[in-house]
Amino acid sequence: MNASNAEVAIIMGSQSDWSTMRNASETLEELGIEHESLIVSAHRTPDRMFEFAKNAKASGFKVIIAGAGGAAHLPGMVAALTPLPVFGVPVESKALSGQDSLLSIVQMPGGVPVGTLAIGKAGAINAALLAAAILALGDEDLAERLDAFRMEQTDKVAKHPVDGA
Ligand code: RP5
Repeated sequence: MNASNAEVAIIMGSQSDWSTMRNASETLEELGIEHESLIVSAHRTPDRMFEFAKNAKASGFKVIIAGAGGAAHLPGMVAALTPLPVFGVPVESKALSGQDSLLSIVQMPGGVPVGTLAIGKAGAINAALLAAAILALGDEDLAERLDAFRMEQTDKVAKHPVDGA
């Protein structure tokens, strides 16, 4: 088992990705889903990446969320090494505003899928919600919490816009 008995692994290429990826962590937290956040870089720690991806399933993870920026090879490389579903979050890079991250992650060759989300915060939140939806297929309590999350989100939307909100 992994250190925290977690079902979801959130991995990212650098400490600098955490300000984006923490949104995935907070969303999973809100839904009561055990998860573990790790820095795993395809380029700077390739052995750590290989070790993580090869053992991810056996260590109890069910879904992997992988965030990276720039030449964002992490989600694709991890997807190549594990049978688990991998969601890729393109982190907004300084040089190209995340366009580079997005294109690096989304254009996988047929046969090795990465479910690619939007650039940045929205992508991190939605990766967590997709992970939750997968886990909810086999967990009735979680399915109810996910329904409640969505209902609450709907209830928060005012019918009419107001000035200064
Ligand atoms: C990628 O390079 C990381 O995912 C990060 O988004 C980007 C820049 O990393 P740092 O130079 O900020 O560590 O591997």
